[in-house]
Amino acid sequence: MSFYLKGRQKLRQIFCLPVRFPDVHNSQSWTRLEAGSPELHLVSHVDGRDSYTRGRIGVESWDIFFRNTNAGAPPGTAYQSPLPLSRASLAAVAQAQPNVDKLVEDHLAVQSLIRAYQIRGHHVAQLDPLGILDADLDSSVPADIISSTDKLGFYGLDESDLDKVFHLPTTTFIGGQESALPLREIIRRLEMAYCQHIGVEFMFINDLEQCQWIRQKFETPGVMQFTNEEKRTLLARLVRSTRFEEFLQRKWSSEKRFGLEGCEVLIPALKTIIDKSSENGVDYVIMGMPHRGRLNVLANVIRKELEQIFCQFDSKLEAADEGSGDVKYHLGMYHRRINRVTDRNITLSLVANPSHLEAADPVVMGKTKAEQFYCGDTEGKKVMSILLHGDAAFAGQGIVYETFHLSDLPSYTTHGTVHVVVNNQIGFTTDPRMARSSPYPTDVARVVNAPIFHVNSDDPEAVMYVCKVAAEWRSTFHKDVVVDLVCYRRNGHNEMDEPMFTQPLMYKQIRKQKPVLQKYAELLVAQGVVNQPEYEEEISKYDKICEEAFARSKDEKILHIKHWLDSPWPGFFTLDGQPRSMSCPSTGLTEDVLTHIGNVASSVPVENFTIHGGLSRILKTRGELVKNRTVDWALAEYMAFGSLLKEGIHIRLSGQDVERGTFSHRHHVLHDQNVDKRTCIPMNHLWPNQAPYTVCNSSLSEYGVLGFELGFAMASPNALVLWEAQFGDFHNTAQCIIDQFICPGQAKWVRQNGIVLLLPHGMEGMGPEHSSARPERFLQMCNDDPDVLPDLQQANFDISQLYDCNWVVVNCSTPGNFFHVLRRQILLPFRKPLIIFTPKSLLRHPEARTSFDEMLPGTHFQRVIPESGPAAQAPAGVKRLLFCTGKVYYDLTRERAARGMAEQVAITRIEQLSPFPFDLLLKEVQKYPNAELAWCQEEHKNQGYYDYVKPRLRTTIDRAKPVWYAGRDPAAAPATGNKKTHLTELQRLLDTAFDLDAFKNFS
Ligand SMILES: Cc1ncc(C[n+]2csc(CCOP(=O)(O)OP(=O)(O)O)c2C)c(N)n1
Ligand SMILES: [Mg+2]
Repeated sequence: MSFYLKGRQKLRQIFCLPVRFPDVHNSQSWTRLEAGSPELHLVSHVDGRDSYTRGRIGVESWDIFFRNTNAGAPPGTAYQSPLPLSRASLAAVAQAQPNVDKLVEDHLAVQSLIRAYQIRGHHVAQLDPLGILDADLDSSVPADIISSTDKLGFYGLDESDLDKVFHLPTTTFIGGQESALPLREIIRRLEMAYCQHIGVEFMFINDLEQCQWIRQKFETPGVMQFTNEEKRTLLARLVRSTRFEEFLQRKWSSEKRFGLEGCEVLIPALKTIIDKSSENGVDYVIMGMPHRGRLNVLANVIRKELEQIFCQFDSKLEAADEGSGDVKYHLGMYHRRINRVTDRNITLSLVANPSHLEAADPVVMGKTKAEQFYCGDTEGKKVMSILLHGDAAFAGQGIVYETFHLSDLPSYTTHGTVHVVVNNQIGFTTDPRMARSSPYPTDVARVVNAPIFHVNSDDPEAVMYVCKVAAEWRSTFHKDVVVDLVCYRRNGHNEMDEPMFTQPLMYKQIRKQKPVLQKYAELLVAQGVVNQPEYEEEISKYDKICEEAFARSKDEKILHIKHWLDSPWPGFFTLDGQPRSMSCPSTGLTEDVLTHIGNVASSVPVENFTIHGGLSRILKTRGELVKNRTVDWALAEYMAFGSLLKEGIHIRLSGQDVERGTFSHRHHVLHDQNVDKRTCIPMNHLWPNQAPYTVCNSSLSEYGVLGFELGFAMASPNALVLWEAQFGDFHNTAQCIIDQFICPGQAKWVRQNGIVLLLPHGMEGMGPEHSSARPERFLQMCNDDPDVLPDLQQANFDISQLYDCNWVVVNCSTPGNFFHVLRRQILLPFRKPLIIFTPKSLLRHPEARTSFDEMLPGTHFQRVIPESGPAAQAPAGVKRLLFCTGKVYYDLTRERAARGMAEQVAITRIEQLSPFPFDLLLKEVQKYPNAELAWCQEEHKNQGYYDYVKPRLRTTIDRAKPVWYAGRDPAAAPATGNKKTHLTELQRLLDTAFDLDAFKNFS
C-alpha cells in the first residue's frame, strides 16, 4: 500500500473519518472498525473517541455516521449534517478567543485550508476501485491537505486549534445552514466533500459563478441523497449492463466484443445524463464512442433491438445492402423513443466510427451543430452531444484537443458536450504512467475551463450523482464537462487477450474484485431497499429478454446495414432507399439571376457601411465583370452559392481564413472600417426567404474542422457544406477523416455525404509546401476499375457512374465549370463527397473567365472540355492529342500559340478525373485518328494524375496506342524550392509536350 494510503489512514484516525478500503462496500470492513479492530483501537488511543465525542461541538454527526454505517448505510450516504449550533454559543466561543491578531491570522489560515481542499482535494480522493493505483499518478499527499495534525503547522495552526470555531468564507458551502464551524468539523466536511469517492477538479475555472455553483453541488452537507426508487432503478440498470455482457460471453465466448466488465456503471451513468438532460428540455442526443462497451450502449442506452445485435455475431449471414460493411462494434444507430423516466420523446443517435480512436469526436460535434441549426436551437437547449473516451486515447490523441478548441467558437459551438471517460487505467497493454505526461487522462479538458468530475466507479451512487451534476452543468452553463469514471478492465483488451502477460499484479487484484452489481445488490439488500428474491427476479427477467431475442435472431436471414444508419434523410430517397431519379437537371441559371447575384456581390448591401478602399476597387472590378456578362473564379463561386441559397439550400463554408479567402479573392464578409466588429455578409442579402449562408473562419485545425464539417454534412442532404484547406497540402493533417470517413464512409456505413473539399493546388514556384494538394492520393482511393471499360451505352452513363463512385474528383480549368460542379453537387439525386483542386494563379488569370452564355439554362458541368480551336476543325491533321487537367492548360495553350502549332496539337482538358469520363474521352481519341496521345501534367511523374489517368486512357482505347508522358521527373518532394529550377522544369515539360519527335525513340 502506498505512503499516501498510510497517511490518509492516520488522518482518518485523528479526525474520526471512516477508513476507506478498496472494497468500499464491503460491509465487513466497516464492521471490523466498529468491532474494535486495531485501527479503531488506535483511534481511541490517540484521541479517545468517547472522551472527545462528549461535550465537543460538531462531533455528533460522527456518531450518526457510525450508527448509520453500522446499520448498513453506504459510506457516501451515512453522513448527515450535524445539529445546528446555536449562534449564541458560537459567538461565545468566538469571543472567548482573546488575541485578535491571532484570530485574524487563523481565520485567514482556515480560508486557505478550505481553498486547498477545493483545489487539491481530488488528489487524495479514493478513486481507484482496485485500491492499488493513484488516479493522478502520484501517491504523495499535497502539503496543504491535512493528512496528520502536524500538517496544521503549514497554516500556523496546531492541534489546540481544532476545536476553535471559525467563520466560514462565502466561497464555501460546507456549513450548510451554519456560518461558523469548529476547525475539526471544517476539515471533516472538506474531507467528505472532496476526498471520498468523488474528486472534483474545477478551481482552474476563471468564473466565480461557475465555481460557486460547483462548490454548492459538492460541499452542501447531505447533498448526495437517493430515494429508494432511484436506487432500485440504478440496480436494474446495473443488472442489464452486467447481464448483457455475460449473455454475450456465454453465447459467443470466442468473439471479440470489447466488453464493459469493470465499468458496468457506464450504462446507468449515460442513462442518468440522458434522463437529466431530457428533464431539462433536450430531445435529441448525439453520441460518439469507441469500441469499449459499444454493444452494451447500443442495447441498453440506445435500445437497439437485441436480435439485430445478436445476428451480427452470426458469421453465416450475408449482407443485404450495397457496400462492404463494417464490424459490429463500429456501426452507428438512430432511434427515437419515449424516455421512460421523463415521459418525453427522445431521439438518440450513435455515430458510426472507425477504429481510429477519437476520430469521431469532431464528427459528432459537427452533426450536433447541424441538428441544432436546422431546428433553430441556437442555445443548445434541445440537441446535445455526449462523447465517450478511453483513458489512453483521451490523453494521447491530438484530435481531442482540436475538438475541445471548437467547443466555444461561435460557428462551431454545440453549447456544451458531456464527456465521459471510461478510465480503466490501461490502454491495451500500456500503463498510464507510460501513456501520458499529465496527472489525469482528462487534463486536456482544462484548456477550455471544463470542470472534471473523477469518480470511483465501484460507488454507483457517487457516479450517478456526478452524472446528474454534469447534465445540470451543461444545461445551466452550456459548456463542456467531463465525467472521469475511474474503473478497471476485467478482461484483456478484448476477450481473447491475456492481460497477465503485462499487468500481473493489477490482474491478480482484479481477479479478487467483486463485480459492482454484486456489491451494490448486497448493499441494497442490507439496506432493505430490495430483497434477494426481487433482485434475482430482475436478473432472470433480463436474461429471459436476451434469450428470447436470441431465438428471434435465428430467424434473421440477411444482415441489413441500413438498420444501423446513424443519420437517416427522410424524404430524400424513395422508401426503399433509392435515388428519386437517375438524372441531373441543367445547372445553368437565367440571365436575371446571374445579374442579380453579380450586382449584390459587387456592392455593399447595407447603409452607412464603409469598406476598405482596396476592397471598393475589387468590388468595382466585379461590377465591370457583371456588366460584361463574365465571371472570374470568385464570382463563379458567388453565383453557385447565391443561386442555391435562393433554392432553399443552406450553405456553410468553413476553413482557415475562408471569409476573405487565403488569396484575398473571395471577400464574403465585409468589415466596416469605422466600427469595430461591424460586418456584413452580402450573400445573406440576396433574396427574400433565402436559405442562410454561413461562412466561418475556423480555428487553425484541419483534422478537427474537417471532421466537424463532415459531421455537419451528415445531418441533411439539403445543404452544401464546404471545407477549404488554406493550401491543399494541409489536408494531410486531416488524413484520418479523409481515409476513414470521406472515402469509404458510404461503403462501410451506407451513409451518403455530400461534403465538398476545396483544395488549393498548383505548381507556382512556391516551394515544396503550398504546391500540391496530392491529387495522386485522392485518385488512388477511387473505387473505379482502371482495366475495365464500363458499358458506355448505359442510359445516363454519367450519372450512374457518379452513383457508383465513392467520391468525385475534379480539377476545373474555368470558373464556369467550377460554378456548374458546385451546383451539380446539390442537383444530383444522391450525395457523394466532392474533391476539388482549386487554383491559385487562375483566380486572377485574365483568360480564366467564363461568359454568362456558358452558365445559362441548358448548360451543364463539362466533364471533359474538348479542343475547340483549329485542330478541332481539321482533326485528321493533328499529330498529337495532349490531355491535361487544371491550370497547366493555360501554359500549354500559351506555348502552343508561341510555337504556332495550333493545327498540329490538340489539347483536351479532363475536368472530372474521377469517375473517369471514358465515354467522352473515347470520342476525343476517335476524333483524332492520326494523333499520338500524351498526358501532360505539371506535377512530378510519381505524383499528380498520371498513374490514375494512363491505365484508364489505355483501357478507353483498348490499349491500341501508347499514352506518353510530358511532365516533371519523379521526385520525393512535391516541388522544388528554387524558383529558377521551377521555371526550367516547366519549360522542359512544355518542350516535351510540343516536340513531335519526343517519343520517337520509345515507339
Ligand atoms: C488512433 C488509434 N491508434 C491506435 C489504435 C489501436 N488501439 C485500439 S484500442 C487501444 C487502446 C485504447 O486504450 P483506451 O483509450 O484506454 O481504451 P480501452 O481499450 O482501455 O477502453 C489502441 C492503442 C486505435 N484504435 N486508434
Ligand atoms: Mg483504457
